[in-house]
Amino acid sequence: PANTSPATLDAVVIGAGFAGLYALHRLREMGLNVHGFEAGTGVAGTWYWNRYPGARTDSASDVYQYWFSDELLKDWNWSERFPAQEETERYLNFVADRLNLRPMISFSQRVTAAKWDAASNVWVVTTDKGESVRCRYLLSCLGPLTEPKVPPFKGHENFKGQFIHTSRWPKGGMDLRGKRVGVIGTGATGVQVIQTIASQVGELFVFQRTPTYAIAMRNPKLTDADRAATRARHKETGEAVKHSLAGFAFNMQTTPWADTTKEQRRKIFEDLYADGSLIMWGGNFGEVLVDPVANEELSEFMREKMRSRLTKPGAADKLIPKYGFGTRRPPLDIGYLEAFNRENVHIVDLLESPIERVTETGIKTGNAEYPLDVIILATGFDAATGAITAIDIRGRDGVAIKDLWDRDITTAMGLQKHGFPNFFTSAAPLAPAAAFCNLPTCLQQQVEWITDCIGYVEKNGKDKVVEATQAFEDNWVKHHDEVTNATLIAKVDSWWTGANIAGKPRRVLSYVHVGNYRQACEDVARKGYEGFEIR
Ligand code: NA7
Repeated sequence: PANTSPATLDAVVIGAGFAGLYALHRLREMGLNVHGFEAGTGVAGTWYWNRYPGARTDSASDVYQYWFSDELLKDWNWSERFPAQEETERYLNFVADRLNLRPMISFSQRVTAAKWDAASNVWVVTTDKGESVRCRYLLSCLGPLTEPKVPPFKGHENFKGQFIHTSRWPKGGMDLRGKRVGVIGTGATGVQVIQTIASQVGELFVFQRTPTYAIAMRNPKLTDADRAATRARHKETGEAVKHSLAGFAFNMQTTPWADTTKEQRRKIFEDLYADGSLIMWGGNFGEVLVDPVANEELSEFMREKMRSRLTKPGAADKLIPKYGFGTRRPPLDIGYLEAFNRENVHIVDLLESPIERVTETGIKTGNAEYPLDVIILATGFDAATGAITAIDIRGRDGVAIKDLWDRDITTAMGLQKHGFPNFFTSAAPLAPAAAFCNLPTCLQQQVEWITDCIGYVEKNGKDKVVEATQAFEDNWVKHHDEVTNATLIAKVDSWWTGANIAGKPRRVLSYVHVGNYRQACEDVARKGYEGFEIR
């Protein structure tokens, strides 16, 4: 019956976003008895939770979708190149309805624990509603940016106004008109909030620690002709994303940096910049991600672009980053920098004087006090691991995944963890889906690999149990470190390296190169899931 979860299942899927919906669909198609749990009241994952003002994807809509169904493709019309939260949420609801996935999902139920019962080869999954189900396969479809990071600012519980993390924005919205608003954080989320509310609020105080690069987004409304052209290119686009650096329909420059002159490169930078998309990052020269000299040339180009948009005296000194472009996630923006030219927008430089505490009436830094009605935390997430470790997941011998990851963050291709049989992860560390990917591309690839693997185990396993070997995992970690530590990203603090969370072991969380990763996954599968022990 609808919305009740049976006592014993073939599989449980945690999360009903891009990955979870597809996993439910695939496993049901395979004839398995599968059920989903979702903490929210509706589907859409990231696009359910992140309804703060200005939330939208930095991935173009022609690659921000499912690839497996011509029907879905035919019947959905994106209105913009970069759709807003509301539209993407609507798209995922459309998919859930078309595929009739809703009856398979228990909403408003947060999975709190999962324990491997080795005697019967099942996972025992419990939720915050006290429900307990047994299943043979457990899939984490929790997304990489799910567990909010709320810094422990002293005194915040005494604040008399509203104090809210961007990923917990109320469904009905919030009236910010005329208010004194503080935004802490200037990552991709902060950029979108700030540029959107600047003209609505009374006074806006932006509490900035690290400045961010901003690429001016080009976001035209789409016409029927645009959509027809996208559909005509669909197969080709689908192939391109598979072999790309970062899951987009573009790839890095093929001409080596050294074979170009500075003038030629400048022309290429201008062309990439004019596209107004992440092609500036993922379609640039590969050298800029590994060579500091190449990176500095591109960084200077970007700084110049930013400088030309800032008119308020002193703003450029504070807002233009010194670190290398692309070593932290460069957001796309729509008038972010111009917002700082407004009279009512003030930049508070936390590098000069950090936040001391939150008072009853606002924020106190080392050298000033800012009275506020609303404090918005755009402070990010405990990425890739946080949502998984928030669940008490215990594998063989009662070992908790949190205890392992508190010491060292390792996985087998981000798909499994040794010691956790029949537990599969998407968007986990050491795969591109942890960060360096247009997420729908990577999540679908991972869900396809996982469900194919389950199909293989169902056919070939005696006990139908699969677990990555320690040796395979160790090899992958070594390879991952070799590839990612060669990049400039590894040297910079950001959520990409886990540096945003106190005490989190440092490692580049995401594998670099979607195409190479896919190839490696396919090789493993072709060799009968080599490196994965099937019992
Ligand atoms: P990010 O990119 O992690 O940005 C968080 C921002 O919050 C960043 O500017 C941080 O400064 C700032 N921050 C975090 N903690 C503090 C404290 N304690 N004090 C002051 N400032 C702080 O998260 P987003 O949500 O913007 O973006 C996440 C991803 O979502 C994004 O990369 C896209 O892939 C989509 P810091 O850099 O730590 O100095």
